[in-house]
Amino acid sequence: VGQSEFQQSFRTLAQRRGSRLVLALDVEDYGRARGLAEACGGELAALKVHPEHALLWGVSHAELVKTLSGLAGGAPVILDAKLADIGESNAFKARYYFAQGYGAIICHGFPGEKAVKAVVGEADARGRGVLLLAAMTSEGHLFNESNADALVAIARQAGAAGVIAPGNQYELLARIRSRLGSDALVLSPGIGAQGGEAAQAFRAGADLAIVGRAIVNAADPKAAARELKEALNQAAGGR
Ligand code: NUP
Repeated sequence: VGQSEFQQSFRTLAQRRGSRLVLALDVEDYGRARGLAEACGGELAALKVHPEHALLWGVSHAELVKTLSGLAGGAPVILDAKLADIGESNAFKARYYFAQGYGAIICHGFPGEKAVKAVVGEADARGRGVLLLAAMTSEGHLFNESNADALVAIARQAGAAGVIAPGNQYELLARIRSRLGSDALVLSPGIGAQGGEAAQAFRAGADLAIVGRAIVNAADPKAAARELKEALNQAAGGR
């Protein structure tokens, strides 16, 4: 029940913000990250950071979430933790990160259903979300149709709010979406710098796009974010 409530509230929030764009704040300088959150915030559904950003930027996780979300007009911050541990360890990491204010956490499914359920349990207790990596965008990855199917089954059985699926591999993305059903959230990185196209990724079943370099390295990040936001809204059509 917890994760379906998160699905609903995340969709409603994205709708209210008028955006299907998640900005990956992949910059090494905290001042730059803050500038990007502030400039692009109005164009975004959410922000995404890695756990290492707190170390790199020299701020606590709690401070990072509060500051960046505040600058971006209250956008939730998704943590790209890629948790891949046994249930007990996954649970303590998730508990810690959720307590810092992260709205959702990304985890791997290959440690198995029980390990994912441990993260979902922590998320459900706090109204937060879990997104499972069904496949990756990286060149030469070891995901294929058969293990992506197994990972989608784990996402469903563990009750995750949704998955991360590659926005640069349309057939695999479409397969993941069809096996996952329409309620679950599908967030797709890989658009822009990794060769994916928004229209094709959304046709294949993405709900939201996770984009870093195409925005953060643009001469005018705010304009790039706005253009992309509009392209994504158009690609999503009435969905
Ligand atoms: O399969 C994945 N591919 C991927 O690029 C899973 C991810 N979480 N990501 C992340 O999305 C990656 O770590 C980066 O933060 C972002 C994509 O950035 P860019 O290629 O748009 O710059």
